[in-house]
Amino acid sequence: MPGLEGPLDYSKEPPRHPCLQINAKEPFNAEPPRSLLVSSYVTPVDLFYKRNHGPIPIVEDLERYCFSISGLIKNPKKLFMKDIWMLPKYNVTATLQCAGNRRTAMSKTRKVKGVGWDVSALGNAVWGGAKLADVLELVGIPNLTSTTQSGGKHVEFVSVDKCKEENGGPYKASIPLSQATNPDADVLLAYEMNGETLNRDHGYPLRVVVPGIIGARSVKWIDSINIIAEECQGFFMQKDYKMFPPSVDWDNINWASRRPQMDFPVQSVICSLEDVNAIKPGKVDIASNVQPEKVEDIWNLRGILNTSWHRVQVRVGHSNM
Ligand SMILES: Nc1nc2c(c(=O)[nH]1)N[C@H]1C(S)=C(S)[C@@H](COP(=O)(O)O)O[C@H]1N2
Ligand SMILES: [Mo]
Repeated sequence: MPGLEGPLDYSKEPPRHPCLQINAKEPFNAEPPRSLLVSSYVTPVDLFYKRNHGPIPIVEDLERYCFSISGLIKNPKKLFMKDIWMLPKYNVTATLQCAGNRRTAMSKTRKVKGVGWDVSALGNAVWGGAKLADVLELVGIPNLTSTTQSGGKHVEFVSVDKCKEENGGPYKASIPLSQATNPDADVLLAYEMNGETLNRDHGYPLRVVVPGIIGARSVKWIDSINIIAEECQGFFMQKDYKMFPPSVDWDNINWASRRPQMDFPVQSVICSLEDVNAIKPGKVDIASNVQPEKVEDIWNLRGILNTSWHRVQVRVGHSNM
């Protein structure tokens, strides 16, 4: 599509915050130090983790930038930014997290493949943009559609970045059409992050944000959207990256991550090992999955979905108060 280009090399990368911990330089993969991540509820854009599989795309002319919606639909269309800006704008506070977050911890059990992330490949942002459900209505797909008349069941997002994993082709991923056309699922075509125009690293001029699922579905730098019959076959749709079960009740889900709170005086509580156990994390998700205790039990070669308890050391001191 005109107006957006995926460069072949890394000579035109954007400037980045010096505090970021760089896990891979080319493609650029970096996360904030954990103290900075937890110091604010909404993660500042320049400290938000950056997860890339190729050089950052370049917008030559925003007015010329457009993307197509085609595939198993009757009336394919080309849309420009002005078409997206015309739709109602929504702000959704949602956490984005890479499936590879805490991969280094998994590597300690046995070596895994992939960029080594510590614990900060996640962030909370206020994403501003149009609902994908509204955009799909522009091409004649009504809300709450799970199959189009021509048999389309999934929505594939295709970018322009040149990725090694795709043999030099673009990054792509898909979500079910039923999720894409459900306004309550809050899937966005976002053009803003924390009230600012999207930063180049985060998908300028337009990216997808799919709340509640691994970051890999939130495709940046949209070049085309295809309505397809089967899940997208790209590298990033491997079966380990699971989707929601179909029975999710989408209403009133809070997509943002909460900060853990410890409102009690730690020194008076932790006296023995049992007490340390008493402040275990043990989160439960909307599908009733419980956080596994040990990383060893969920080890996998790609080192993804390390949802095991994240233990932090608590130092017990004495104050003279
Ligand atoms: N086009 C494109 N979209 C992409 C990626 C990418 O490399 N290229 N990385 C994905 C992955 S794996 C994650 S975790 C998120 C990261 O988004 P962020 O860099 O804005 O934090 O973007 C996703 N979308
Ligand atoms: Mo990711």
